Amino acid sequence: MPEKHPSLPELGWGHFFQQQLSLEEWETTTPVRVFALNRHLVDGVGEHGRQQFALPHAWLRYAVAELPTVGDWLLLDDDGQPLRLLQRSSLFKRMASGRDARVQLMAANIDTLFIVTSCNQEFSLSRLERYLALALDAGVEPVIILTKVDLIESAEEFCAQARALRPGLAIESVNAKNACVINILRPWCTAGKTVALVGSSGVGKSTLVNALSSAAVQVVGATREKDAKGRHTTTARSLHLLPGGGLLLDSPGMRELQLSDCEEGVATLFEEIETVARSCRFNDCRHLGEVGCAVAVAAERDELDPRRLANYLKLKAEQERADETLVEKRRKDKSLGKMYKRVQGQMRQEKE
Ligand SMILES: Nc1nc2c(ncn2[C@@H]2O[C@H](COP(=O)(O)OP(=O)(O)OP(=O)(O)O)[C@@H](O)[C@H]2O)c(=O)[nH]1
Ligand SMILES: [Mg+2]
Ligand SMILES: [Zn+2]
Repeated sequence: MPEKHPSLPELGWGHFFQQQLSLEEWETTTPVRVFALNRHLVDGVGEHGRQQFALPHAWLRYAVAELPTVGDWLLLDDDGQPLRLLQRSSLFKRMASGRDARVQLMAANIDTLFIVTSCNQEFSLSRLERYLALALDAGVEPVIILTKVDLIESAEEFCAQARALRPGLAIESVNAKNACVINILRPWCTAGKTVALVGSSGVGKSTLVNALSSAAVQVVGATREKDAKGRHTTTARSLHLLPGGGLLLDSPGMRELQLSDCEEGVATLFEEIETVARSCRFNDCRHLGEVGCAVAVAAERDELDPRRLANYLKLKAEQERADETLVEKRRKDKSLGKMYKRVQGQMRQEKE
């Protein structure tokens, strides 16, 4: 029996993408969704099923944000060659780890972000706040998924702490190994909707993908006994079509999510601090001991949660550093470009 291919709407296609195509493009091109990416090799899925293709050479000179990432939609020509990348409905990016100041794309066209954390030493409110800022900045609904509830007596304490992070925040506690987990997560995993899983290594992201797929599509790895840390089992991002509808994006566990430009996300998440900050004497107040700092006064009066304030200041400082390093990098790239041109010019002169 021939394999039944998913329809475009089942793959997440909708009006937002459709309206970006001209009539001619609609007749002559094929949209495919990026399911996985290995350097410049793309694993895409469209109405005709799975297909692999390489990115055109010329694209390799594009800026990072213009290159496809997992979840993106590409238009292919008759020969299965990519013509262009469609505008995204949402985009997650971060600063790449390492000393090189580089923005890295994590996922595109995501409807819901499952922030996965487990009911053990891995649980950290400040870490959750990083992911929440990422989701809010991208305009994507965050859901906190607390895993490994089967290993403790009650998850209530963890839930209560997470609940205090943001009013109305959706929180679910699950045993990721239990197939029934689909009943709990179904509201977000519906036909055509894409959910991305993020969180530290070992929290159970791939276990969830397997439970929701009713199959061992992803490899899972044991965590260390002493500190519940995972072993970075998943090494690449990949999209999975669920049998009951919906798409799940699995990703490698992160040591720490370094935010890139996420100012709005941070401002939305820490609204209570931003509100106080509006009364600081100087509007560029950094709340680090300046005169007339309303945040310092509120902290002094115990009106702000000290942990939240510390994390807010840390994330703000991180953003500033990211901005500076990116500006610096652009400046360096520019002067490097100029130098290459000068050297090439000299070489041409010498030849002539
Ligand atoms: N008891 C129990 N074990 C779980 C649960 N979720 C995950 N595990 C176990 O935790 C370990 C790590 O699970 P993975 O799914 O590989 O974790 P991951 O988040 O994908 O980790 P990386 O791929 O390294 O980022 C495995 O041994 C799972 O069986 C849960 O809810 N309950
Ligand atoms: Mg994994
Ligand atoms: Zn201030």
